[in-house]
Amino acid sequence: MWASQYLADLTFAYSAKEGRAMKKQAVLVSSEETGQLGVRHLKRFWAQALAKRQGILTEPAAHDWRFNNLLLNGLGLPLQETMRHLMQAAPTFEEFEQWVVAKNNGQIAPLRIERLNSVFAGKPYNEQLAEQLRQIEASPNVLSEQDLSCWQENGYVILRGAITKEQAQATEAAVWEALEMQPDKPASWYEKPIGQGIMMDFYHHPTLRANRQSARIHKAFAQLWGTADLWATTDRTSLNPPETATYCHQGTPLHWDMSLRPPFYFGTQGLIYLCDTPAEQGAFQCVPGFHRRLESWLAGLPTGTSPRSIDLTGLAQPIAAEAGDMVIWHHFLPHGSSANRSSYPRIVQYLNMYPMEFKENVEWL
Ligand SMILES: O=C(O)CCC(=O)C(=O)O
Repeated sequence: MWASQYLADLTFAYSAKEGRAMKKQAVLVSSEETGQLGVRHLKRFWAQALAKRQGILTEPAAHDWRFNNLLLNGLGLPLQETMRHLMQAAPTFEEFEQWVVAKNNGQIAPLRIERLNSVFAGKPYNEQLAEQLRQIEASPNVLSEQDLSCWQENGYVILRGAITKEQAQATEAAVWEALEMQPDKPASWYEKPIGQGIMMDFYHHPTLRANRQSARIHKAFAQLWGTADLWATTDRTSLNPPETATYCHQGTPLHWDMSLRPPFYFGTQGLIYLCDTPAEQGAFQCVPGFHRRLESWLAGLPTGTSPRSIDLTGLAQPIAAEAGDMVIWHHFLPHGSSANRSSYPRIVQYLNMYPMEFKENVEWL
């Protein structure tokens, strides 16, 4: 599911159906209230989630959707895992803060908290943060003119060597370990579920964290967004095993992770290949160039046609690349993983970056 839609749904927006049955009230905790960690908005987020759990619908403030998004990514917290924890464990705020720290391997860099608090308080970054961003802005481009032409024309780009081969290998090894499967024992790939289809809830390994902090990846997104002031998502990993007589591809067919209702806003998505991925090895696929015609295509559909029901598979192309390369795509492109017809799984880490002003249409179509 589209993460922002999920965020709106799981936390604070209320459906018409629920709205009739549930009481709606304001959240009394302000974004300024903090606890042990000193992170603004964290207590409000926790209070909203627990209110939802009790069936109390809270009136979101205009900034809540954006703040929630930044809070989670700024603290390295995946949305689904965090919401699951809040809904299942109903922790006290102190317990929730301890859980947040534990998810960060016992410590959250003070600069991360400083950055979040600056944004939530509407204040400029301190000199150290501002200098970090200036350094990314001033660093040499990592996407060439040719890469940028590919981006303009096709709506995707391959960032070669986004992470080193060694780092890709180490991350791949961490995925195998987490799954308790062996890369050289194909039978082990099918013994138990990977997660949801090919998607794994595997987020907090040091290799995954290091990849999210890659300066090369940051620079690529900075070139595409026109600013280095970006936030990295804490996203999942996936393992797409080869099809067999009894196992069919479990990835999502071509889809969009954004609402298809106007207005449309620019957005990116991305994944890092953790092993070499030839086209037939379950590669990422997309419909190149669709970002340039999405709006006219939608406008030209016969009235009443559901755009998501139209099969565009015939237009899709697999994007092959090597271990450590990253594919970044424009979120207007229909995309998905493909069936793996090789003899080795395709393993990836998803990662995106976006600026604070990022907009999405939360009215899903
Ligand atoms: O795993 C892939 O190749 C595609 C991922 C995807 O569909 C998504 O991130 O929405």
